[in-house]
Amino acid sequence: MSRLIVVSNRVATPTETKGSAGGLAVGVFGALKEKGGVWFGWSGDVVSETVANAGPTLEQDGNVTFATVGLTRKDYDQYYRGFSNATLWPVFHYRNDLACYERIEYAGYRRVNAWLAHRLMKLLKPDDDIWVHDYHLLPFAEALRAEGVTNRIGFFLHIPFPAPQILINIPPHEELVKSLCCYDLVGFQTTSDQTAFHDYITRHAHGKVDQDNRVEAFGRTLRTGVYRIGIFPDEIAEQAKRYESRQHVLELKQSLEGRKLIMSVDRLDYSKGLVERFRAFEHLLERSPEWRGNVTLVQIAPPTRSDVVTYQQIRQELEYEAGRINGKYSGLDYTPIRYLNQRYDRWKLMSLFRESQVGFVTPLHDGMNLVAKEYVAAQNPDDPGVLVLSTFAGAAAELTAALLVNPHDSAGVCEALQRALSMPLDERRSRHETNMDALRRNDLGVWRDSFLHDLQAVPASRSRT
Ligand code: GDG
Repeated sequence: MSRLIVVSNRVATPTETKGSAGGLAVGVFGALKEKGGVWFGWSGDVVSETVANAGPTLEQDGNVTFATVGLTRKDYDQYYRGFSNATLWPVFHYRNDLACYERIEYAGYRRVNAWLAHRLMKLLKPDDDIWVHDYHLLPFAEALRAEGVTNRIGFFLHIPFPAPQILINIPPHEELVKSLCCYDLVGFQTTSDQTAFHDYITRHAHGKVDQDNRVEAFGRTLRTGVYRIGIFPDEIAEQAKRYESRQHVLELKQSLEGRKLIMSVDRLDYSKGLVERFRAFEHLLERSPEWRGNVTLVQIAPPTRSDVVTYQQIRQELEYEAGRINGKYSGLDYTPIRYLNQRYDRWKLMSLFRESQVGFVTPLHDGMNLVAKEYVAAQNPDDPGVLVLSTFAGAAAELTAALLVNPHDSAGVCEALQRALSMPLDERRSRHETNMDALRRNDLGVWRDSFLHDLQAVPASRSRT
C-alpha cells in the first residue's frame, strides 16, 4: 500500500493530533496512521539560514513522521506574511480593497515553495501519494514536478476560490492557475468554488472542462472535485456534555443572571464579519428595547496574523465598536458585548456553545466555517440552541436548517436573532435534528476518505511534463 505524504503550511504537533474531539489535525492524522507516512511543513519558527537549511527536523510517532523546517525572517516576510496573507488571503475572500501586491513577495512565495519541495525530496518514495493543503502552497506540485517527481499529487483549498473577475486582480493570476494545473486532483469546499475555477479555465486559460470535471489546460490534465470538510459531530456532542458542569460554565451562567446568551467564536479576521456582527447586535438592542439588559453576546476572538497591517486595523475597529456599543447600552450590572481577545481550550468552547441559546456565525466569505458545525454538534438535543449563519459560509449549503442571513443586511440579521431568541422548543429540536443528520452524513472521515479515494483513482501513468 502506498504511503501518504501530507504537506501543509503548518504541521500539527503530535499532541494536537490526539485531541479528543476531532479537528482537522486529528482527521488528517487518522489517514496518516492508517497508511503510514509523513506530515511535512513549517514548524512555525523563524530561524537563521543555517538552521533552516539543516532541516527537516524529524519526530516519529508510530508509523508517522512529523517533518518540520524553520523559515528565515526574509522567507517568513515574503512567503507567509506577504504574498500568502496580504495578497492571496484578501483576494480569495473577495477583499481586493485590503490586498497589496509586491513582486518581491511573490518571488519569495515561489522561492519558498521550491525550497520546501526540495527539502521534501529526500523523504519521498516513488509510490507515495502526496496531499497538499491550502493557499500557501499553490505552486508546490509544480516545484515537485521540476524536481522530477511523478507521484500522484492532490491539493485541497480550504478557503474560497474567487470568481475570475476577482482573481485577475492578482497580477500573476495566470501563473498561479497554471501552477495549480500541475496537481492531479484539486479539491474545493463548495460547488461555487469549483465553478469559479472552471470558469477561469474556460474563459481565461482557453482550456476545457468535461462533465466528469476533467480539466485540460496549460498542456495538462487534472480532475477537480468538491469535498466539504466536516467534523466528528458525536465526539463533539460527547465532549460538550462531559464538560457542561465545569467551573467556567457555572461562572458564566451565574454572571448572566438568567439573560439569554449569544455565542460567537472566530479567529480575529476581517473575513469573519465581526464588525458587521456587532452592528447587527446593536441593531437588535436599538430596535427591540425588550432585549436590552436581557441578552448578552460573548465574542471570543483570538488574534491571528497580528503583524499584518490589515489585522491590526480590524482589531482596532472591533475594540472601538465594542466600546461604543457597550458605552451606549451597558447598565451598572449589564454589559451587552463581552469581547474576549484570547484563545480558549477547545473543550471550554464546546461546553460554552452548549450553554448558549444562539450561535452567531456571520462571515462575509468563508471556505466552510467549522465553528458553525461545532456549534450545532455541541447542543443539547433536548433543548438545543439555534444557529444564525451567513449564506456566505460554505457550511450554509449543508446546515440548511440554520437561520440563514446576509451579514450585510443588519436589519435581516437582527430579525433572525429575534426569531432565534424566541423560537419554540419543537422548532429548535427539529432544526437541530436536520442539521445533525447533515453533519453525520458528511463527517470529517467522509471528507478525508473521498478525497484520498479520488486521488488514488488518478491513473498512475498520467502524462506529466
Ligand atoms: C480555514 C478556512 C475552513 C477558534 N477559536 C479558538 C479555536 N478555534 C477553532 C474553532 C475551529 C477552528 O479554530 C476555526 O475553523 P474555521 O473553519 O471556523 O475557520 P478558519 O480558521 O478560518 O479555517 C475555513 C477551515 O480552514 C477548514 O477547512 O472551514 O473556511 O478559513 O475548529 O473551534 N480553538 C480553540 N480556542 C480558540 O479560542 N481551542
